[in-house]
Amino acid sequence: MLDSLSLSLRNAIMKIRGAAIVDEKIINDFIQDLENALLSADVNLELVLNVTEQVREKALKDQVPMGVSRRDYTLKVIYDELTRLLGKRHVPLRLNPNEISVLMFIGIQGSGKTTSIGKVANYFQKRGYKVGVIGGDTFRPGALAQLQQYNAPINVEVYGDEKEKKSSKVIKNGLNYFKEKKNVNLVLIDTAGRHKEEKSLLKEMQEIAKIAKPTEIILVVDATIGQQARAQADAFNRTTPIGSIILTKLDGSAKGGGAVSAVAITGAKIRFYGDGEKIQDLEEFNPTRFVGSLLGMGDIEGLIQSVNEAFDEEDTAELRDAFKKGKLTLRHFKIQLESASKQSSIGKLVSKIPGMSALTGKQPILEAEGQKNIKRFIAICNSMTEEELDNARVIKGRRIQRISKGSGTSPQEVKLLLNQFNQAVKQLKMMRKMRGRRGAPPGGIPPGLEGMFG
Ligand SMILES: Nc1nc2c(ncn2[C@@H]2O[C@H](COP(=O)(O)OP(=O)(O)OP(=O)(O)O)[C@@H](O)[C@H]2O)c(=O)[nH]1
Ligand SMILES: [Mg+2]
Repeated sequence: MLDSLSLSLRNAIMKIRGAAIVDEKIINDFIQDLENALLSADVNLELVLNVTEQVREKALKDQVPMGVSRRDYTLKVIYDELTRLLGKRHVPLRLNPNEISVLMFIGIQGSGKTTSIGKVANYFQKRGYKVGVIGGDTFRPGALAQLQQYNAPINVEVYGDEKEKKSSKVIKNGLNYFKEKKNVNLVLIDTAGRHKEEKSLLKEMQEIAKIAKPTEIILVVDATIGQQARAQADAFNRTTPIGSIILTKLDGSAKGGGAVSAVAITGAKIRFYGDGEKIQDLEEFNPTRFVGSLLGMGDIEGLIQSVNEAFDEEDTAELRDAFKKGKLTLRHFKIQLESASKQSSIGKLVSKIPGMSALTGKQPILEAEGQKNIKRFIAICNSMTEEELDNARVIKGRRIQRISKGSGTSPQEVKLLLNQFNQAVKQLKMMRKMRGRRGAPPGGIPPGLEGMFG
């Protein structure tokens, strides 16, 4: 996958790994290599400059946490910035196996729709789905035969009608056919790729979508077009709220990096990528894993984790300090929420800090609901000004309105957060008083923040 980009990035990184000390010269050399590598992969110039600037800034100027080398920190920065370039989000396709899901594939001529359908059928069949395919391409002679041939080895049934020239009819009949054969819970629809540009393609897509009522529409984009993929992804992303993207031909394409970054910048979801002509050549797109394999750093995850933990340690120290002084601000509160969300177990962090379990509830809360609440609370904190984070008392009336708007939450939720925070402050005061009296940490304080986490 992206062989030439991968090779040049790996070579550049080797220099950092092999250097006796990581100084300004090494980093500048690396940045030069990085720029060349990304530009040769057809990544947009502006994006390249943005990435290299960030790497330069952070690698040279950031304060590195204790116990972490500048080298490891630099590698983490590179990794983070490339991940940001190639798409932050990993959005797996979640289908309800108890319903019939319909995925409709569209894309311009030769982009890889028909091939991708076979790959996706294979992918979901392996995960226990019963898949049916509809040959909705009535335009190109031989399209149905190609679809059948590709799906035959995996025993996925293909519905088609060579005599029917109206694709809408074939799709309608195909859906009925599979719906009556009750055991199918995933239907994939192939469409014609007679379009050479996105405008007419999107128009036809809307017409077919009316009939097929798809769960999701998947735009298939040929990655060999490099950064030109942006126009397609952008138009599609704007008009199709239920859309996602498959990038094909990432194997051996010199411009693949340009295509991935161009799609990522539009905010469109890349679900899968194709990296070969065979039916198995489909991968779920996960930016972190993608960058990891691009850089060929099998040990990168361990490295990132230890750098992150060093940061956590610093955060923890700050919290401990706040506790000692009895001065808890929303800023500390936010650090705590972030740690809880990062570690997916509040218990892990809580166990490090005396008295903190009283704030988060005694039980580590792992449920998805709790995590969602934490994310919302973090969003609320992120919409606060520096002043507000340092002094929660100023947050009233109009400010609550503004914060809830900015964070996409309700004023009630903002108030809930403030309530929980105030309770935590009260408890902290009480704890300090008791500790002062008895000289020992108190036990059995009612958990104040239990309600926060779901
Ligand atoms: N190397 C490589 N080739 C691919 C990949 N995906 C598709 N192809 C090839 O691209 C060509 C076009 O693929 P199709 O699946 O027929 O494309 P399509 O969008 O259905 O084409 P039309 O129906 O004509 O619009 C075929 O030769 C495929 O083998 C991929 O991930 N890697
Ligand atoms: Mg086709």
